[in-house]
Amino acid sequence: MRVEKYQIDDHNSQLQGKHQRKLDNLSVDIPQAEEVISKLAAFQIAIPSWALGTGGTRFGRFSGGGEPGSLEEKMEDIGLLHALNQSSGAISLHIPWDIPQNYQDIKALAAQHGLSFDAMNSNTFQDQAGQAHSYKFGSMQHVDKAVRKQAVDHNIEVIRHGVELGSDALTVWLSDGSSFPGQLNFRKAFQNTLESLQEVYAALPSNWKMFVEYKAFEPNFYSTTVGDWGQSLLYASKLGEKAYTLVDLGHHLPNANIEQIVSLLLMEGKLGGFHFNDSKYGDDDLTAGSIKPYQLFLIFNELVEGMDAKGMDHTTGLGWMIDASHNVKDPLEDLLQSVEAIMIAYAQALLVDRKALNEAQAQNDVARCQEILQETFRTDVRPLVAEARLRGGAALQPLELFRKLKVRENLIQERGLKTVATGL
Ligand code: AOS
Ligand code: ZN
Ligand code: ZN
Ligand code: ZN
Repeated sequence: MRVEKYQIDDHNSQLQGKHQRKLDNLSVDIPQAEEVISKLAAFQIAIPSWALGTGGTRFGRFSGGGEPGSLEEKMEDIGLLHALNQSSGAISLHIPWDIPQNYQDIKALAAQHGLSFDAMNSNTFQDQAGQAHSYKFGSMQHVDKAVRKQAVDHNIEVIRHGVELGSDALTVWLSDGSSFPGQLNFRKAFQNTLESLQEVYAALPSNWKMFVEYKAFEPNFYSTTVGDWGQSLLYASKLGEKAYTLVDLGHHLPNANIEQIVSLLLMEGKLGGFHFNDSKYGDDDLTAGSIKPYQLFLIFNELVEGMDAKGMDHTTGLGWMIDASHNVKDPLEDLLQSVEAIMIAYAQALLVDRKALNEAQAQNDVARCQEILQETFRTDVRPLVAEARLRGGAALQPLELFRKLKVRENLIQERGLKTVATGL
């Protein structure tokens, strides 16, 4: 299944008139519209290989059909997304779910779809068949050195796969922690984890980054050994300059001020990357921007402000990734919606009147500060995002075209109705 250029052109020419009218109206009040459009066009968000199939909960899973069964098919799906929006030009692999059989073939396929390889993800939260030691009581924190070594070796193997493919980052998310008080000596668990991470860090190529992802709870429900940004920052600081904190939006305790966390990590030069999603309760992994779009905007507002203050490139300065799971929606539709929501938040952040906000802050004009942010947040910037897509050869309305071309129906025909994608 491929989306052909003529199909995108047809779709765009039908929508062109209406789109142009909206863009013209909006641009009248936005002198920097051109600059914003080119920044949007450059911005790419990596798609995780595990988000292409229907997820599930511990209560069940309802297959959506036509899901990718191999790494090649996952790349094909991301190629489809990228053809539709030109903003999803990267894939984040998960080992062992996506072990490449032939690096050259996989690289050729990536090139064909215009994809690069984003951060590699290791897995020490599940036991794999034939594995010598169990991770039931943790991996890098484990009381048994042999288990820790197995986890370290696995991460080093993940780096090796990534090097072959041209990736330049390793994301380590550990499910390590404890479920009951007294189960764990916190200090020893931290020290074991640090030592294990140090061994992995020592195997990082010089141009690589290591992202230490934190999470407040689940699967352990009493303590998590990389439980919050403070702990992640502690590990990253002790590890060295190639280690950074990774923020997954769903990994905080309720009502955490994520935008402030982001701002301070960025200030310290320790913010490495993002897992975008949205949540109402916990690590819900819902579509980005579906529950708290204002929070997403406020996060991007801090990102743009902080990156500009440091002269960082918006596109390459941080690792941008989605980490989502889909129980009821078509995963590809959901991902198109997530990318769109991220682009909207980014566009709005670019439009914040920074100078006016600085002045209002200096004058303690609290009401004005709020007005400035909300003025931008309430501006419908979708024509700018659509224009960036149009110029890149993508679709003005990706989701609409996805449905019109019957992409899912075709994938079901090709791959079958009862499919199980490897992943969560
Ligand atoms: C787990 O909750 C984390 O969000 C991980 O980043 C991710 O979902 C996992 O590594 C997928 O394999
Ligand atoms: Zn994550
Ligand atoms: Zn998560
Ligand atoms: Zn999540």
